[in-house]
Amino acid sequence: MDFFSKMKDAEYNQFIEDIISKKPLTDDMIREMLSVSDRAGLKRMFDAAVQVKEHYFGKSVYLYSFVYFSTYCKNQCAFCYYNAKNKIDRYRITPEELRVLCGELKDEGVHMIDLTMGEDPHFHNTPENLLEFVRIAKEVTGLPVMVSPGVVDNDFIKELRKEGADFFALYQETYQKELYAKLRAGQSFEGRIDARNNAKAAGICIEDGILTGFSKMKLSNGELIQPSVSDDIESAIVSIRGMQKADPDQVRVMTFEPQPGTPLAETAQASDLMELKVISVLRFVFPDRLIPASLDVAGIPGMTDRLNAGANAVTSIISAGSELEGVVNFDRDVSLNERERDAKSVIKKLKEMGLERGSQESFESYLNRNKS
Ligand code: SAM
Ligand code: MD0
Ligand code: SF4
Repeated sequence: MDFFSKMKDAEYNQFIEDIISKKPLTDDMIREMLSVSDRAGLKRMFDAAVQVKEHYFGKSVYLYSFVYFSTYCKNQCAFCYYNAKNKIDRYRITPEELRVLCGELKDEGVHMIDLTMGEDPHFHNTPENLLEFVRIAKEVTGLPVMVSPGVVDNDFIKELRKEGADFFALYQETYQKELYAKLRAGQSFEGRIDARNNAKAAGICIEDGILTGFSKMKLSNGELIQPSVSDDIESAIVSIRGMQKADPDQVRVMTFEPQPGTPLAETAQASDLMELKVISVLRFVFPDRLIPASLDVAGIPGMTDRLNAGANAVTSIISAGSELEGVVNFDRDVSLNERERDAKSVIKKLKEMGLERGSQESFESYLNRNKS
């Protein structure tokens, strides 16, 4: 509970030094950190994470533009709004629409374009359709491109690499197999890990991620997903260890947000506190890696908390007025011209926080260093 508050100043400074020199944490240490609940202890934990981040990245923050280009999906993830069974309006943009959009994005100040989709058969069954999107995004913006296509086979991954895809995002959500089976019902646990490893082997940077905030969540059949907060902590430990195996270039955690129309719709929303603590622990376990603050979970106010807990990238940036969606859309009920999740608003806030937009050059050299 008092992992940080009980430390003398010298011990606290030594802890930070140890982390910077990549001394590993034990499971017990992580468990204690995730149990911290006193104000002073939390402040010390977040401050330590910021010091570690600044050692490796200074005040630089990287910005990713989010292009959710198809919301069609064949899967039925229990947590996701775009799950195939949900009766919602869906869209798939055309190559021409992507071209126009990328033309608008290229001078906004983002470092990378994240092309994300549901597992839409239009792209899954015809890889060329996705390759064309990567080609357009790279050609029009001249920026690195992340793809978030879901699970694709190794040949497809090699094609993505040839086309110049820089980053492959695929979140395991959890490394607890039983929990995975409830969340990503009917989807292979190993197959998801393999796809990520294949991307790494092909020389593409990879991102992994986990969800938190499932304690007391009920499935529609009444089954409890994780009965208590301590389950959430144990789950995070297993998942952090799972993510370490593939040496990811970027790691994330997001708070589960109940979505209308899904099996987990009727459950109470967890606070963001566990996510913030996991962000700090991720910074301690992956000191020199990119860790995003997603605007999708809690917008710009939430971004501030996440950067102050150790994150150093801002994701899910969407141009002002754009009709595209996020994956959770904390601002789903807000009119398009009122949602403040554009690059300009982000950069303004960074300045107020004493942070800055990192240079494109430093971002690309990080990517090149990490591509095998
Ligand atoms: N369809 C692809 C896939 O699933 O890999 C690409 C989309 S992926 C980027 C969507 C991610 O958003 C999920 O992996 C999950 O981590 C996150 N997500 C989806 N629904 C969520 C929710 N209700 N609350 C929090 N995170 C969510
Ligand atoms: C985000 N909504 O960054 C996006 C998404 C996909 N690579 C990223 C989860 O929050
Ligand atoms: Fe489809 Fe991805 Fe949502 Fe799962 S998380 S339902 S695969 S869009």
